[in-house]
Amino acid sequence: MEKTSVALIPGDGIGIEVVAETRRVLDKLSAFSGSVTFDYTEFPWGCQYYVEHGVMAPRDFLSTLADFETIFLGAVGYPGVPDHVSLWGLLLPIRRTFEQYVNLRPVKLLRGVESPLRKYAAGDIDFVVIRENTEGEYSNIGGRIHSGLPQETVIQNTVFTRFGCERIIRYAYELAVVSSKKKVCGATKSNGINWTMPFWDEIFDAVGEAEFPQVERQLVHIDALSAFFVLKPHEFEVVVASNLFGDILTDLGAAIVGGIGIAPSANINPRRDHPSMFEPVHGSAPDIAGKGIANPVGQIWSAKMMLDHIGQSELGDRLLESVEEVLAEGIVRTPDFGGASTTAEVADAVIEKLSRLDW
Ligand code: GGG
Repeated sequence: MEKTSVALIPGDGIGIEVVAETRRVLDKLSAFSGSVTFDYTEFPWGCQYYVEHGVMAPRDFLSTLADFETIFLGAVGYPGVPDHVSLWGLLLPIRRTFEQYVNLRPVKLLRGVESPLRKYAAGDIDFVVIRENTEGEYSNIGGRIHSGLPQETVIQNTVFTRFGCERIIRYAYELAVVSSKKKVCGATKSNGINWTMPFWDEIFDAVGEAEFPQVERQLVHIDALSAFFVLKPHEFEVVVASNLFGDILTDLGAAIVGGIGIAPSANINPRRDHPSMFEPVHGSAPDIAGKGIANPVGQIWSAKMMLDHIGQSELGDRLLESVEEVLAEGIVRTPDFGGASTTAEVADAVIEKLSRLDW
């Protein structure tokens, strides 16, 4: 049986609840299948750790994580710790140090989920957003001078490297080819942002023309693209975007397929020379934390992406199909989906579906 080492970082708020329930689901899946086991090591890092130690994680946390095959993260951020402190102290260093330069975020309408765009049925919306994950607008190059004076000034630079743009754009085209998709859409804003975005567009066209002439390509300004996600989401197959654009677009993507509670993501190092990390798109949701009612589907779907990454995509498909079965029945659902079920009840229902499969 294949054994995969997993660094578990539940993090903050509902992250703690959804990771615990997803771990239970994964352990059952492992027992049913007999083909994979997970060797977990849990780390208590996050905002509570910050309150106690003044840092989000121990100084050597990146070298600790480096030895794991995968990282499974819940959520980061909690009132009392500034959001930029919590993100820059834990999540962003992991993405950068381990060169998880691809943030893969599927936007798919599952069975049993009603889109707020009412003409759409399950499967009608099915595309993936590839977000650049290590540079772009999420750059810590900048500074603040003259604090407290009338001339106080802050500068945050956006960083687009040829290396970084080429590799993420190439990944998007490659994904289109291997998944038999016909077109790739690039998110831009090269009318208003006159250095980085024309550079991005140039690379998008050059890589497409030279290496993937068979793939249809189109650059769309981010403002229009946001509208098209609502007006004609069925037309998208693969969307590639810079760090901030991809982050914003995927909250909208999550909203059109049922909500942020079910949206998964994978932070991937395609070279596999460092661990990849799997986490839901949602944050720590302090308003419902501790109540046991968080939707675990985003975290469970992220586990499916982890299974895909470790070469267990058949198990991953079975896991997502079981989630879809539960959603399609419409009986066990958390309050964000109009139900009254708890996080644990949803996990139990998924486990029950898995137990009925032919193993
Ligand atoms: N589930 C991960 C998490 O807590 N995300 C919150 C967040 O704001 N992340 C920012 C980002 O993905 O850039």
